[in-house]
Amino acid sequence: MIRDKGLHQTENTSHSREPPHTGTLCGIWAVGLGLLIAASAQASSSESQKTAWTTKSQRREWHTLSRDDKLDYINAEKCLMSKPAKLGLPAARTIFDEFQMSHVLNTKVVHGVGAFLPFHRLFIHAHEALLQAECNYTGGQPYWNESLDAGNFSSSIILDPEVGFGGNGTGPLNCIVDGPFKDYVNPIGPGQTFSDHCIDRIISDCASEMAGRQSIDQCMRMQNFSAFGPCLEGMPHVAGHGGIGGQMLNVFSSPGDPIFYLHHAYLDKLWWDWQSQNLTSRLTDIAGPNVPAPFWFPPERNATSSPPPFCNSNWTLPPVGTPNRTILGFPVGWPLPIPATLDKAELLGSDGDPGNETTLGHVLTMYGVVPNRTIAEVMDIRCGLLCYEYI
Ligand SMILES: [Cu+2]
Repeated sequence: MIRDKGLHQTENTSHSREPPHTGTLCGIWAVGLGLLIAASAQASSSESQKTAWTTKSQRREWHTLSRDDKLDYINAEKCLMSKPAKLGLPAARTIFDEFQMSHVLNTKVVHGVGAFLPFHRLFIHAHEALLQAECNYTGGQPYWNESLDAGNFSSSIILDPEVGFGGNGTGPLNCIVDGPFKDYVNPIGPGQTFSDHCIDRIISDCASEMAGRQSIDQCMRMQNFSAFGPCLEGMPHVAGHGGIGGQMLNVFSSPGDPIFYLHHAYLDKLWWDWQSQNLTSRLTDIAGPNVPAPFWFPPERNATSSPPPFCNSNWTLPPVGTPNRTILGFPVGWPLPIPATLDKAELLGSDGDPGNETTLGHVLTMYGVVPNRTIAEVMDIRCGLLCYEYI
């Protein structure tokens, strides 16, 4: 049931890699979660030190994949969409849905916070691992180099109706009407609501302009994670979500569009590129609050968002300290100064941090999709817990 990293490594320890919480999330999950997190976090710290990888996943740019490679990936994703759910998470019918539900349950503690990039790194790793373990996919998780399509998402080859993800939404519900995923009935979303619906998109070339080199270069110049993290989340991240629109623009339910995984693999690559500029310090550089600023989650986030209302090719991150910083209507950055008090009731599980400052010991809660991990375990992609490279 827990299928994390089974394919790609051999273990020289005898302990079970099955965490104790498999399949127990239904019904009593909220009560038992704290215990479960503690148990699996304990197991994971010794595990990751004692593994020997046999294969490193190669994560390649979608634009460079052959037709067959693209079809292999698409078919593997469709396979995840056809496999029955196993974890007892609310509303999820398939493994694909379980990913989306895990994200919905995490949303308020993994956006606008220090754990944003670490959580999404583990989330994309989980997606790659399950494509491989459940669906015999032999490639790595591809990524979408969005800078190639900045300002022109509507013409991207990623929207190809045959060897891509299908095009823009149409009609009153903005449903996609072509491509391999046009018939998928998604039971989760918009936001935290549950209803059967199509995969919807409202592509905005305007919003996608911010995916260009200007915003990326601006982030890459940042000297520490406390500046880099909000920059990447505020600009390249928002550009991809806003540029595709519809479900992708919903901070809770965006993994209902399979493009999500190529978007976040790309963001993960950008984070690794930044880390690689100075591994000595950046393999351990983490910062940020554990609870987002209140303005991150207004009630309207439960509805599928409209396209951003304005266009501006001269993107600049509002200065640190600006109250309620936004870009394209999206909140940007972290509350400063970080509040000394926090509302633990907002947190869905124990995060392992004693206060509101994100640390390497912070636990990333996966709701059973893969075992919970600490941020420390996902800081390096070079075959500790994670084993992949971007090419
Ligand atoms: Cu997210």
